[in-house]
Amino acid sequence: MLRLTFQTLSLLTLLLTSGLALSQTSPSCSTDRVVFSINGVLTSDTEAQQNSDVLMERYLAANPSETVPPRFKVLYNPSGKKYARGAGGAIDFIEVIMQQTGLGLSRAIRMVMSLEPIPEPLNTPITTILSAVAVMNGNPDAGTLQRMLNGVNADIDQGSKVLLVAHSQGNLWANSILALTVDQHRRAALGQVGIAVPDTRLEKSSVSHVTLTEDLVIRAVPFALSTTTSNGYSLRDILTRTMGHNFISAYMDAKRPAEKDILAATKSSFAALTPVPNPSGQGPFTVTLTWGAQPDVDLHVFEPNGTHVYYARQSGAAGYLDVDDTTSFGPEHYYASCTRILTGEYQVGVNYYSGNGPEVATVFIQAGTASLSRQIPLPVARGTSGDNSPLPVARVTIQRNLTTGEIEGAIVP
Ligand SMILES: [Ca+2]
Repeated sequence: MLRLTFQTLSLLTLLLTSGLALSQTSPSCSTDRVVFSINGVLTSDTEAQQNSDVLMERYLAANPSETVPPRFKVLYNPSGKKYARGAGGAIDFIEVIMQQTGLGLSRAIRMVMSLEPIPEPLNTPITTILSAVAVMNGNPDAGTLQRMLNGVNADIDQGSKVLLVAHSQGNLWANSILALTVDQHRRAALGQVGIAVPDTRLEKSSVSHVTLTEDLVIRAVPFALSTTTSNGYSLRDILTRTMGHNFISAYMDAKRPAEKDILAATKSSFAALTPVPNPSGQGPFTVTLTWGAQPDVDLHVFEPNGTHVYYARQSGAAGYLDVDDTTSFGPEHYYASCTRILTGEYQVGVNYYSGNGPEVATVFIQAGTASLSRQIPLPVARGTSGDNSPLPVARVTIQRNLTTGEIEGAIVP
């Protein structure tokens, strides 16, 4: 309550003292932390939000001295949603097994708990269901995965460290997100905490994971990661916590070891992460090049000390080119570094490297609070002969305001 009151007062003070200036805040190089919760199978969107809310409440309570706590968000895993009814997924999971096998409730539970051997012909359908639920969308559907990646990358590219706290099948999505994050800068900013992991692996070797010895759902998955923590549950405890698997009632049981382990892993995992060196949008100086369907247009930046940054020299003295797209559309970015940016004049250009007809380059420049968007007609591809004389887009002068320390930019087309 004290924290909320303090933050509310601070915000109010900020609003009163800065007024309209809030909407014109100049770009900065500040960074922060984001925790994305990814739910397991058979979870409604309401439950997924509750999982994130509980994680946030417990984290804030456990770390009252953090002046800038992480932001908590949800990446909703919709797989199995049709079975979820808001009462906790594992009961529905048992019902699916009962429907598929004709078993009564008590025998279905006993077999899933390995208290009773599963006879053929039931063994195959039960293990098939267990495996199917665990790896359902083991290749998560591309649309949902892309949506998740976009959300994660948006925060990473703005300079945040991002931690995926995944429960149960949500770890398969987290693994896919990590596997698809091949950019080394983004990868260094991205981590994972695995909870109840129904998989043999985690994508990063340094990932923390917590799985209850009493989690009967994970125990029934033959290829799951080993268990790490006991909450000391009785059989009655286990059954009332939807087989020891539910995120809130089993794993976030207040004052039990699993909750402490999860909160500690969430806090400590950020220490191993490094934000991207040149956040876009809020970095000091960023150039973005896009174009059409022709294969290859290249971004060129000449830095104040003469360093020519382009596809053949992607690291400059003051910044870097993130990628050389050679198949169409872009984007290619030049990001000036928050710490190494040079004052002086930068020359921005483009070269139409390869293609079979006229093309148009769109270049967006953001420097301090100044910005410019230009379209540059590209009549004919010039190959390497254009590398040293790219078509000029703009001259950008970077200065540092000696009163505020902020970067200021002036852009001349
Ligand atoms: Ca290119």
